[in-house]
Amino acid sequence: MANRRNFLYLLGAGTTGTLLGTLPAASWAAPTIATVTATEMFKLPPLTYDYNALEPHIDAATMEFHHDKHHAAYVKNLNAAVTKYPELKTKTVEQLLTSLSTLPKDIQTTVRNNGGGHYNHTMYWQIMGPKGGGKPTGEIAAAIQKQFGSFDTFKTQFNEAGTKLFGSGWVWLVNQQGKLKIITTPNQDSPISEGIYPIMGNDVWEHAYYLKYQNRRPDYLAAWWNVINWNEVNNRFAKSLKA
Ligand code: MN3
Repeated sequence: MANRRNFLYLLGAGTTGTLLGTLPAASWAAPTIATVTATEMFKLPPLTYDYNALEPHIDAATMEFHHDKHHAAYVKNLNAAVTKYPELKTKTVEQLLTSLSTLPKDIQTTVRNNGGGHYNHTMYWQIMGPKGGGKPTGEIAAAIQKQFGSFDTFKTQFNEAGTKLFGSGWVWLVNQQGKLKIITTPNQDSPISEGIYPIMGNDVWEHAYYLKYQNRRPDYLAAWWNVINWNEVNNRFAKSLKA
């Protein structure tokens, strides 16, 4: 339900910050957006479903802020960084993230944070969808069964890792040299920068769940499985086997 309580503002990092009171929606802390003066290399991919398509598990207001403000800011900041270096204009975000140490020193951190933000969120929107959820299908179902014993065990371990991650970051199912593993990364660090292919990942930054779940990150982690697009997870699993 959209009301002023949904715009309670949390000051401080971590899952146990101090609740200070209500502020108007305009104070919602979106990342700073840099000014882009040249042609934009990277574009915000449109959502392929409505903001309210993942209700009741992820609310429309969260989807709108998350996609239109947060993801958009990562794209704008990434464009502002690479526009200074014409030689980078032909690179994909994957190429940038897998060669961070070779980039000009003054943009390495910006590309790591904002390129990571762009890549991670692009995946996030795609592995979710309306009429999602249920048990895994296809090849990934068998691979999860083989590695973790059961889907329920995998889900429990994934949610535990996401709950324990201090501060902002991501929890991932990755393919690391042919083996499925659950890992976490801080901030917007992407596993692909470490040569590890992310099959699926959940965003545990507070902006991903705070409007609906406030401090209850475990409730968000549990609800998220109801919106998983297993077809897309299978597509990514197939890509991970070729990567
Ligand atoms: Mn996010």
